[in-house]
Amino acid sequence: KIKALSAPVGTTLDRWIDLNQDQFPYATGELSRLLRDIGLAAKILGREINRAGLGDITGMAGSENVQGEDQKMLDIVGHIRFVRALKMGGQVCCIVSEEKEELVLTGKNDAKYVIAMDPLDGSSNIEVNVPIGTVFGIYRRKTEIGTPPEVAKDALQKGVEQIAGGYVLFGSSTMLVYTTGYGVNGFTYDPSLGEFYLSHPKMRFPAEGNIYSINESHYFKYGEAVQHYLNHCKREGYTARYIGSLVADFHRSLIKGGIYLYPATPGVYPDGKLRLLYECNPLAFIAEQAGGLAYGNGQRIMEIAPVNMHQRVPLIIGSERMVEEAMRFLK
Ligand code: P6P
Repeated sequence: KIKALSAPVGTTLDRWIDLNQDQFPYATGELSRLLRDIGLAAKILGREINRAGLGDITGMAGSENVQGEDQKMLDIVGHIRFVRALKMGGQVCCIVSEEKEELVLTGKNDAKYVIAMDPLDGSSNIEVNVPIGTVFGIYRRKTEIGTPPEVAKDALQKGVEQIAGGYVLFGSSTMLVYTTGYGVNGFTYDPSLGEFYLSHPKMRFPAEGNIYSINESHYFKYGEAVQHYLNHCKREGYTARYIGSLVADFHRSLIKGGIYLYPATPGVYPDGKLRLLYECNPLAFIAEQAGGLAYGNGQRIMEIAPVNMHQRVPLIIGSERMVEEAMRFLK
């Protein structure tokens, strides 16, 4: 495997993609263009998110904004922005989106790639100004180039088939973090220049780090194994942090070291809450590339064979030490 070229901090995303162009054996520039399309959509969506509090987009769908347009929830805006950028970019034949029950066909049947995405996860956090995020996984299509894509073959692929996985975190700063299988790199957006700059090269989970992140309000609903693990965390004196926004909770785990769990929660989310294709698989790819682990239902998340596009799975993800320790309780 070609090692990711190291580039100086401050390299722009565009330059970085060019530098690492030859990593993509399968692509003749298409994946590079697709990554650029994602960067563009992130910039556009970030601008709308940062203005959301100004009343032109927040609020429930159905009301009118100052332009007299139908007001939309930001997650629908996120879906529209990403689908538009991806259709314009022409690199994907179809899109699995959290916002659409059906597979979104782009009409570009000669495109090589499939993208599974949650355009704006945690959008309920917008009104309380908590960070939110976009999550995406990119796959090669399995059906013939030139034919219409098919859900079973193109959308329902295991996480191990991903050729890229990433997220955009709209937080105190906007960051794009992604992997193409050669390590994880983080780019921070400078809105005054409209550029993403390499700020976090070769991201790895710190070996030490003891932050556990779970919604403990469900404690009495969890199975005994989860309860025993949580009691262990308290006895060990671990730190508890839970933002309630997946990308923010994951990003903190990656930077500070830690574990995020959304287990099967009987009576609430019996199969877990998070979606396999466009939340768990992309983050699992990043976690493993950063020296961490990601499990669900006792197996490696990326080995789970999807049965439907929006299926939920339990998620235990984070640093190797903490996930292995948790799996001793939760196997
Ligand atoms: P709970 C947000 O709605 C979300 O999908 C993730 O971003 C977040 O991690 C999770 O749900 C929070 O769920 O049940 O703890 O509110």
